[in-house]
Amino acid sequence: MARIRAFEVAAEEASIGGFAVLGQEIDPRAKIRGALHASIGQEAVAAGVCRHLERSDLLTSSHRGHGHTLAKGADMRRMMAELFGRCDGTNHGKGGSMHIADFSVGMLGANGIVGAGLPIACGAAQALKLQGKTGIVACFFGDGAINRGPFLEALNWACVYQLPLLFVCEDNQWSSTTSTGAFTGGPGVAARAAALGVPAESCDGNDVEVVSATSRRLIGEIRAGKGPRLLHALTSRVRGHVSADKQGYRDAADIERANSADPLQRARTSLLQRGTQRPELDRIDSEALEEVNQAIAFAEASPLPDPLEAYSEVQTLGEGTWH
Ligand SMILES: Cc1ncc(C[n+]2csc(CCOP(=O)(O)OP(=O)(O)O)c2C)c(N)n1
Repeated sequence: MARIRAFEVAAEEASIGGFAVLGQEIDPRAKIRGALHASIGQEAVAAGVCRHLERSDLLTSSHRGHGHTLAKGADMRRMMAELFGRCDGTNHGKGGSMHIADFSVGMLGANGIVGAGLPIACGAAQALKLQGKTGIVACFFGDGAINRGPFLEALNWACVYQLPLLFVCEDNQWSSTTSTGAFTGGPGVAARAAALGVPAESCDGNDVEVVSATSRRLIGEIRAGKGPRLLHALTSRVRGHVSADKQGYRDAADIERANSADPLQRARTSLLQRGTQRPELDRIDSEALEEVNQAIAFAEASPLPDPLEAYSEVQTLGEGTWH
């Protein structure tokens, strides 16, 4: 959690001025260009689930995917270089924050299309099953995605084929600038999952120990061949939807609630109460900061890609039309 937090705080700073809204110009000094969605306040979900994944397990993510990618084991230096759009990035600078992937650690990709990771996760889980492999897939998505068609299709498919798949709904109660409750019918994600034959469990997504214990159990059931499961993790988005978002649509009290539910602070308090020494916790934080500083130095030293490389290693869509 400390590594995710430090990474995203630094990435946010490097992206100031790099995302133009409402006719603004991009600031040429911005190191990171384009939209950056921070998961600050939600780190316990990524950390609590991914500690139970093996490197050979697979993962799909949403547009808010830095935490999932780090927790799955991606190299932080190459991740930062990716956000900076540089050659040494995990995707040679072509993915950026929102389409980062690292197949070497089973991270199949963040995704700019809400809900699009769910059917991809099904495909990956089906492939594991067909190939007789023992791994599982974890599929992270936001509460907004449950109101899109792919949610229904993916859960139904996963149930029918009893796929080794953990769906993880990170419920921060916001879908961009809209309160998700304002456009969600019925009792919510866990009931929808149960109706589609996927056993679901809700938990406090800001308590990393609760997330860890719940996902350990659900992942154990999946690995035992009992089929898909859904974890509904209630959490809080501390920052705006995207880096430049000033959150004019959100009550100050709601932001304050999100801040005071900080999962890192809660973990620190809990560990101190149980006897962990303060210097030990401070050391974790300072090591994370040091790692991030090294990642920034690595990203800055990496060259920008050659424009001639723009069309290499991307999907071929046929003759000419791209150009
Ligand atoms: C299919 C689709 N519709 C709309 C958007 C615009 N959009 C981007 S993120 C977002 C909100 C997503 O909310 P949620 O799934 O809860 O994830 P969160 O941002 O809260 O992590 C929307 C509507 C999109 N990217 N894709």
